[in-house]
Amino acid sequence: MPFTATPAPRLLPKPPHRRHDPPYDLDAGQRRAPRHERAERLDRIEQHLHGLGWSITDAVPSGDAPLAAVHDPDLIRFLRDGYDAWRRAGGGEVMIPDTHPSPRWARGGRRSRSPIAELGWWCFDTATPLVEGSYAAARAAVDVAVTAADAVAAGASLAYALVRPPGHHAGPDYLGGFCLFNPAAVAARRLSEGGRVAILDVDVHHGNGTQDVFWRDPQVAYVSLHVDPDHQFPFYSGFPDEAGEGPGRGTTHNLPLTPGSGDDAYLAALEQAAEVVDAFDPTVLVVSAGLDLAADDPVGQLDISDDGLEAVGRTIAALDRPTLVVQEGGYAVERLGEQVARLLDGVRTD
Ligand code: OKP
Ligand code: ZN
Repeated sequence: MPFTATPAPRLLPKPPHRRHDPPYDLDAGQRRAPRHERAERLDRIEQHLHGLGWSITDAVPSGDAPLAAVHDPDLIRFLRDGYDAWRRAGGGEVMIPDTHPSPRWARGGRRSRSPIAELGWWCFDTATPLVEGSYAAARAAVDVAVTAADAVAAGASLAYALVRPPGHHAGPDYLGGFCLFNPAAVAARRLSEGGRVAILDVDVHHGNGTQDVFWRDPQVAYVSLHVDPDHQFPFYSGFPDEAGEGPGRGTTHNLPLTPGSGDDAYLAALEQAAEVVDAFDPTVLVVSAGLDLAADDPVGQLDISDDGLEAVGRTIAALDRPTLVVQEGGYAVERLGEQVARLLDGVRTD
């Protein structure tokens, strides 16, 4: 393998996450452009952490098995092939569903051969468009999460998976809420081969997808703080009476908060969540880190200050478990790097 000591000019490949950057979505029926969940988010975080001297490593391809341990093979196949089928059928650049089968229809389990109808089967909202590179981007995010999970499994006390699109709204057999695959869930399922895993989800939204993945799994606890779903997406999930089922009964914990909670109320609830995590006694902690809990976020409603973010990090550190932090939401794009850094500063103990 030839190499030179001085960097030679080279063409950098487009980072895979940039291949999923739809020009618009539909938010409450209105066209939103640019989207909240856009490529600039990740680039800004990376630049900021790079400037602070964080060492950044590339992901290793994770193969099919970790993904298949979380998501239905038909969903994986749809995300791989569905967009191309849509284009071949004459569809345009941006694929957004317009027909969802109602669970109240007779013969509700019937699939369709029409590509747009198929998207309505798998995707539960209108804010998660697919474009040509969406599958490649979602797949790359899973590779990043698995690479970071393996670093923790190999003995690292802290790893951070810088991913987009986010994942916690994507379930075993559905996508939506800006999420295609669920990198944090893939990482947690993989880490659970080595013992119990607790997922602490601090994104302002309830992670319905992650909850559903581990609904019946006694090895993985899901603990979420989020705005009361009566007031916030995903609206139909995240209430305190959702606790898991079968062998997973009692390992799901939802702690909804009032909009506008602020630091004091939030940190008190986080203390409760931390006690639940500690009582589960996990071998590893996975944090679904949505920075949309921050005060400047255009979507979130929890109003947590920058000092509050660092305090959240310190509470996580006090749990004293090997920790994998996975990026979820966070849409104050110009502030996102700083917000992530404050959270991670609280988590790191070295
Ligand atoms: C993703 B993550 C409200 C529409 C909300 C989707 C929000 C997805 C958030 N009118 N659209 O949890 O940060
Ligand atoms: Zn969110």
